[in-house]
Amino acid sequence: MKDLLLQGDRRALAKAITLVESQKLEHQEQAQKLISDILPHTGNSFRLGISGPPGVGKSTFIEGFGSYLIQKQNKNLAVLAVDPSSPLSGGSILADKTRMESLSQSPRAFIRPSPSAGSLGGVANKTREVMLLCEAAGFDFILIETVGVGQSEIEVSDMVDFFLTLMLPNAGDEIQGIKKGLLEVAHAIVVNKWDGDLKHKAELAANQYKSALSILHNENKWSPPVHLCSSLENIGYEEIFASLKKFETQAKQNQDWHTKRLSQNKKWFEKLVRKTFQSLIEEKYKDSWLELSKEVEEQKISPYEATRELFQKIGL
Ligand SMILES: Nc1nc2c(ncn2[C@@H]2O[C@H](COP(=O)(O)OP(=O)(O)OP(=O)(O)O)[C@@H](O)[C@H]2O)c(=O)[nH]1
Ligand SMILES: [Mg+2]
Repeated sequence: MKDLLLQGDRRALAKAITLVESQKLEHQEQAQKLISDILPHTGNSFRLGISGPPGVGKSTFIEGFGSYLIQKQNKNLAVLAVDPSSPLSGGSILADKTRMESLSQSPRAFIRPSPSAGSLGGVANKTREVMLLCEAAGFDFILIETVGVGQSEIEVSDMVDFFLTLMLPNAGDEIQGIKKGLLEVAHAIVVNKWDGDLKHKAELAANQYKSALSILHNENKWSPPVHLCSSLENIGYEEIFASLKKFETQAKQNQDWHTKRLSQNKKWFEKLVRKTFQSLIEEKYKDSWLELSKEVEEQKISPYEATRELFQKIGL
């Protein structure tokens, strides 16, 4: 499988992804070996996270900007999703495949439908591994879509080089509220729907974001630009791409690119240890785990006592 994968064989890639996402123990062992084998062949792509509130146009943007990358910049790309369930459409990237019509027909794009919507913490958490498989298969641009409504943007920003936040043409109170987290991790803001009746509003919003960002990011080396774009009319992609290139050049010059990836590796390891440890407890010490959880729930013992008891049982 490894050789075919490295040659860019689509079926081998799809199979490898299924293996990596499998919950079966024997598959997980094979998957881990595969990941270790392909690791030396990874790291050559531009990893781009794309987030934004529900309905902002993420899928439409990926279709348009993705096609631009293929046609005008001669790239090939993989599209992945974290937290595919969306409060608006209730759909997933699977349904998006119809929205990403030209991308899904392009031989130079690989769209990975997420296995099951709403399985945060479960299957969807293999995005990093899937990204590495896509890199090994030769894709030079990886686009990771996530709905910006929770922790998912933090998870994604921990695995990408550049985090792009799409915003609606009505900034206003959004800046004060829940979207602030999104602004803080963003390397660029793109106000989408810069067309028709919304054109003027989009420009006003862009100006508001510019002043908001100048407060948030005054000490950073990279000051996130604010762009305008219409994913319906395919306008604004050149400026966005220019920002990606500028960021890459700058980050590679001052070593930030490499340093960030190293620290992301470390975070990946730490997260893996925590996850493995937790599933070890939940599986191998299931009875004690359940019993103690219940006692804590019924306020028979404190969470501290329960933790101590559990660790004593494990022998730690
Ligand atoms: N006017 C205008 N409408 C757009 C633009 N981009 C997307 N839309 C519309 O906005 C709606 C939502 O677009 P999607 O691409 O599904 O948005 P999304 O962010 O992927 O939505 P979720 O996946 O549900 O979070 C659709 O009706 C699109 O046609 C744009 O640039 N201009
Ligand atoms: Mg979408």
